Amino acid sequence: LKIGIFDSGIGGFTILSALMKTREDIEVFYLADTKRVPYGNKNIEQIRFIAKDICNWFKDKNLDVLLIACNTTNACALDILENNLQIPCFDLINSVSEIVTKKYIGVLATPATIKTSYYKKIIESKRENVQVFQQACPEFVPEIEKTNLDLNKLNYLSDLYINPLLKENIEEIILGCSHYPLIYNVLKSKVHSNIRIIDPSAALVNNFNNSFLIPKNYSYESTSSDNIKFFVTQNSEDFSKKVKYWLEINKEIK
Ligand code: DGN
Repeated sequence: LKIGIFDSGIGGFTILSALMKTREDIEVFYLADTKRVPYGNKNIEQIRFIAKDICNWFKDKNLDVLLIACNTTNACALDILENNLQIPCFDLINSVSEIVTKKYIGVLATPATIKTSYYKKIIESKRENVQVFQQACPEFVPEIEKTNLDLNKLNYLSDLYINPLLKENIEEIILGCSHYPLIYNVLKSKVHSNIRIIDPSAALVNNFNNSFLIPKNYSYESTSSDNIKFFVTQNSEDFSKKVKYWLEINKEIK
């Protein structure tokens, strides 16, 4: 199966890792739009333009499936991705909205995602008696994209963004930007253990695996890094360092 994954940068690594652990019958084209990262502070028209561009980039790759590893594009331009590529697209927001269980739910995401209220609309339309509280986190992605993480800054920002949600007595927090699970431990340390922090990538990969079934009686190990190709729109040396740091994969980047 040929699978496309894209994000503005390293956020899609959280989806890629979850995918690689579950099957090995795949070939992945991972596109990081490093030239235009971060997406989250752009306006909706800019993000919709970028989505068209991403579709054009993938056109000659003969993909079977697209995994939308970027919530910001998911929230602002899902229709563009689905209509342009004409292949099955699996997205984070619809996938995770099926697995939330509590009444008071918090969402951390980029300003662009929060502005659409897509998470809030989808979750509140699927279940009764549920209330979604949203918090935009404009500074997270630029910090997480740094080659040397500044833990003090990440701790400070985590308090800043999570405290308003804690005041609402939320019971679950959705990490509504694919970069955030990369700092899961920092975020987890800010909340009581009975608050569930949800990384949507598992729900997305599950949905994909349920639609593209792994043949029965076949025991899969995990995907070899030979089957993953990384592409960037600028500065590949920096990106290969990040691939090595986060995924422990040594690769030349095209
Ligand atoms: N990782 C992306 C997301 O899930 O929204 C976008 C990050 C960004 O570019 N701000």
